[in-house]
Amino acid sequence: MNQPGFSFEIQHTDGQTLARRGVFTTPHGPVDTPAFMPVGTVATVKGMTIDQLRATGSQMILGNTYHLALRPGEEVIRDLGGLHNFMGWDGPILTDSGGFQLFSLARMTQVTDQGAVFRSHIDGSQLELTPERAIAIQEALGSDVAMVLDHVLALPASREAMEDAVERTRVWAARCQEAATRDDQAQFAIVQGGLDPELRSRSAEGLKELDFAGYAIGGLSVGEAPAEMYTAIEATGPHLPRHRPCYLMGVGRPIDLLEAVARGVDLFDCVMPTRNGRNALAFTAEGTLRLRNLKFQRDERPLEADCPCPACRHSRGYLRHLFMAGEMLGPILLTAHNLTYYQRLMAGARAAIEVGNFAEYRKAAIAGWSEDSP
Ligand code: PRF
Ligand code: ZN
Repeated sequence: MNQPGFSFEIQHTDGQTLARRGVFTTPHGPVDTPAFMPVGTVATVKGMTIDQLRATGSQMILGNTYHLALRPGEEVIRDLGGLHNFMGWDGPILTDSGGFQLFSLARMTQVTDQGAVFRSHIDGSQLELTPERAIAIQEALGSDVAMVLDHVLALPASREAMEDAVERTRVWAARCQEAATRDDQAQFAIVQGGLDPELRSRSAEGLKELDFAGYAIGGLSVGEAPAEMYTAIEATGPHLPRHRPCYLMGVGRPIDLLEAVARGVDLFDCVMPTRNGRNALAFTAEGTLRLRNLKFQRDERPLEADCPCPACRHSRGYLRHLFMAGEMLGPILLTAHNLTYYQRLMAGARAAIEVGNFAEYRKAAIAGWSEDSP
């Protein structure tokens, strides 16, 4: 599917790995890939003003259908000019469909071929999410990229349950495509299939036939070992169209991003930099720092000497003090730092791919992470 206002151009490929450097263009502007999307679940990246968010180097952000449909309701957002206008972010936005939130947050009472019936995590009311409804909500929000509704299973699941979920995810993806009425919104399909390479390839091949603007790898980072996740990515990639962006959902640690980029992934989202930042965990080129640790009390150094973020104008000792005193500036500064760290990691990956030495970049970055890992 080629829609006006959308394109994906691959500018460089890496000689030794499957990494590629590209530009994904949307009606709200371009995204340099590989890219990391901060999570703005309820129309805010927690603690960040729009100017602060932009200053981290973020180009595209993620919002959540499930949360926004419950509160304030997609019609309120539509009446206030759509999600971009509502939250004041004029760059690209991708919205997740709710498939994963049903699995992780809501008490899912029942999944049928029709859709999912569930109880709200806010007030317990019973609601139904169908593929058609997931798209209607995302069209009301007006995101640039809408994710199809998928069926995510908790692992381990029986082979039969996995096969059903893969087939249901394919049928639901086709229904989402049928339900689309806006040509300024692209849809990405989501590959499921757990850790089974045969189911992963079946899921990817079935979705590829439908010709989506992009493809996501879902159902990973749900408790499996990192090596199992990398193997599942390797099993999926060869069955996806290489000229479309590939998005690994809900991943992950810095090392996971680099390992996935090496396997051909272009887009990521994860709560890790923001959620950990609110909880006093800083990401740095030397590893993670637990800022509440007494060893930082008189530490005069910034988190990273070469980081341009507002946290790095202060000492580690000051940042620790903010957390110990329960001051709101602590979470704000550390969120800004962690997002800046993730964006610089991706910018470095893009630069390395451009000159054909991504493999060395990955190796050097991993070797640098000597301290605690998250
Ligand atoms: N499906 C959807 N959203 C997601 C996932 C998924 O499988 C994941 C898996 N890590 C994160 N977010 N729709
Ligand atoms: Zn910083």
